[in-house]
Amino acid sequence: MNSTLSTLDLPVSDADPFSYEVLEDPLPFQADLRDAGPVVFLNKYQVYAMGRYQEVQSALIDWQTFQSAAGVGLSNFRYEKPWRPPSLLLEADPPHHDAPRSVLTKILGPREIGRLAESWAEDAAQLVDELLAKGEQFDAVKDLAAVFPLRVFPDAVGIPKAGRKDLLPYGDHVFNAFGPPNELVAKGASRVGELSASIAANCARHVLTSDGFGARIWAAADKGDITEAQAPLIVRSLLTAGVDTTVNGLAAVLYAFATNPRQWDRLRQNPSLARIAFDEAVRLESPVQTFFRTATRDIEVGGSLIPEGRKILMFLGSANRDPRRWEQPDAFDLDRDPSGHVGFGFGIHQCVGQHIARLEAATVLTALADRVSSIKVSGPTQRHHNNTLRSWESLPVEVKLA
Ligand code: OVM
Repeated sequence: MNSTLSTLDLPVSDADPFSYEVLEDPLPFQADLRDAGPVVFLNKYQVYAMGRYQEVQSALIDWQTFQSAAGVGLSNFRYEKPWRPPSLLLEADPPHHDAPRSVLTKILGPREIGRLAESWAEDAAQLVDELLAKGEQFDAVKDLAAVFPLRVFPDAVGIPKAGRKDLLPYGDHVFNAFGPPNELVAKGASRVGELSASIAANCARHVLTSDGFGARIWAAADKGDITEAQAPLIVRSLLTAGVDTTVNGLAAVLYAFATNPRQWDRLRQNPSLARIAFDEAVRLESPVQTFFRTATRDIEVGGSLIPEGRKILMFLGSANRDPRRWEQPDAFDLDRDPSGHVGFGFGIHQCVGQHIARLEAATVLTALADRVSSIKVSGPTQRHHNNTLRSWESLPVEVKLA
């Protein structure tokens, strides 16, 4: 490494990626970030940032240099006490990360969850029928994307009915809390104690059904693969990471189709495109926009020095639209191979629930494509601002029955 490298080589930006304007439409900021250089210093938060695909992807693979255990939010756990006990998956590195990860990888594997496909397809058909019975206009977020995951996922984990209403508000706060302590975090503060207690109550062995993901996590503790102290925190990861993400992933693919009628025709002709469509929408919308890493040593990236101990903000959404990597990056195109996108992350922390997310999405898209010949946006759309998630408040659509 060139020891004469200094921060003089480092482009600096005064922009605030967590401001109202950027959360409303992050694309112009992301284009500026990518064009400014492979690594940019964000003055407002005194952190480093990566917005290009190549550097983001390489850093995500290099967990030895870019650690997660100091937190994947702005807060640096080396100096600040985490606001909740850290996740054993998201906020851990090897070796501590590995046992919890391998337990969840098995429980959430594509073959393991295959047994859910049939009943989820029935649930999706029923939900879409209910919706269409009420008329040809509905809210694709409030009536569909935000409803379906809550119908199927809590049952798959095995939690009681009572705790479900807290899942989305808790997730919304957790994803805000990865960002700076701005007004989005402040607005969640009054409920955080109550919501955390509710989530924790749903992680206890005795409240979980005997046949769900939760019970399997506890069974792994009985086997000795993880400890009994780890089991409830691993259930907590499912409840934290499994709902808001899929709601916004579903919203992303529904919005993509509602604004790309030709692609909807293609899906109807070939429903097996549903999975490609979902990954393409995750690439385009990147429901999880950003996560931080922390440098474990001085590291040179693209001619800039990132000093040991410093936070780096990884712009997954920006990497997923980097024209250096993607042809026509802003197009929703079912002919493209979206694999390699970093919307689920990359490397050892890559989304362990991605097969569930794909199954949920394919199930909803199949039910809708069976019944609806067209879908279009029918009124003003509204974003929901979150420090980490690219999210929707409202997405009015009009459909034509097939
Ligand atoms: C966790 C967790 C929380 C939020 C997101 C996430 C996207 C994981 O508690 O493990 O992954």
